[in-house]
Amino acid sequence: MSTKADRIKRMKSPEIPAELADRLPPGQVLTERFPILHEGEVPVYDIDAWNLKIFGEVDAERVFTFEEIKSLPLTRVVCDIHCVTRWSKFDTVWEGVRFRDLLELLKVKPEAKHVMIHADNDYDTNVPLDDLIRDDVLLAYHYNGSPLTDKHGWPLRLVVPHLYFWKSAKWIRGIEFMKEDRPGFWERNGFHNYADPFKEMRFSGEAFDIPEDEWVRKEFD
Ligand SMILES: Nc1nc2c(c(=O)[nH]1)N[C@H]1C(S)=C(S)[C@@H](COP(=O)(O)O)O[C@H]1N2
Ligand SMILES: [Mo]
Repeated sequence: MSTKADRIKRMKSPEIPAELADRLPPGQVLTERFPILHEGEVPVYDIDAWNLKIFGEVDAERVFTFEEIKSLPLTRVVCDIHCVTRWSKFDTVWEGVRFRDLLELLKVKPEAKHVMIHADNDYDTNVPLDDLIRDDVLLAYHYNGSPLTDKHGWPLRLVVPHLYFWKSAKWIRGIEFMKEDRPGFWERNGFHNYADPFKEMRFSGEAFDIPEDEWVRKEFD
């Protein structure tokens, strides 16, 4: 028998050791799965035509090909990730280019304080620039030592471990530097502008009724 209540009970991990419990934000459930969550279709790319555009508050716009991205220094990050639909996954392994390393190649104007990450299909999300220059923020193209799978964001996704995972846009195509903040897709639709999982910054207004086991029914690998 598998009622909804049973499933929720199984998902809870009451006997996780204390040092791991500290890493689990409030209201989250630990999973070994890697759920697949996004709006719209998985984009299909001709990698030779793919590019990443840098624009906004920069002295000169830049366009990077995937080859150019891959020629930049590679950084490996092991981090925990936390989705607002209540799953967390520990010790995920990513490789790619540190956002900060890319920044060094750009002439970003001092007035730029906020960043809009533009992604396919019709997805965007805003992150303060200060949050993107941390050691563990990556433009990732490898997960667990292999190229990202299509569904997890191939060829390039953002990974911002310290914010809810909707900020970690898959299929990124543009990085826009901005003077003023502006909300992205989920931020315009009732989710929190900043999204710190340890402070449970899930919503901007009233809480939405997201079933606790919603993610369990989604695709995963
Ligand atoms: N382009 C794009 N990126 C996206 C999304 C999306 O709908 N489109 N969904 C976000 C959400 S809500 C989550 S939880 C994560 C899920 O990443 P995963 O499918 O690799 O687990 O991707 C984020 N990045
Ligand atoms: Mo999410």
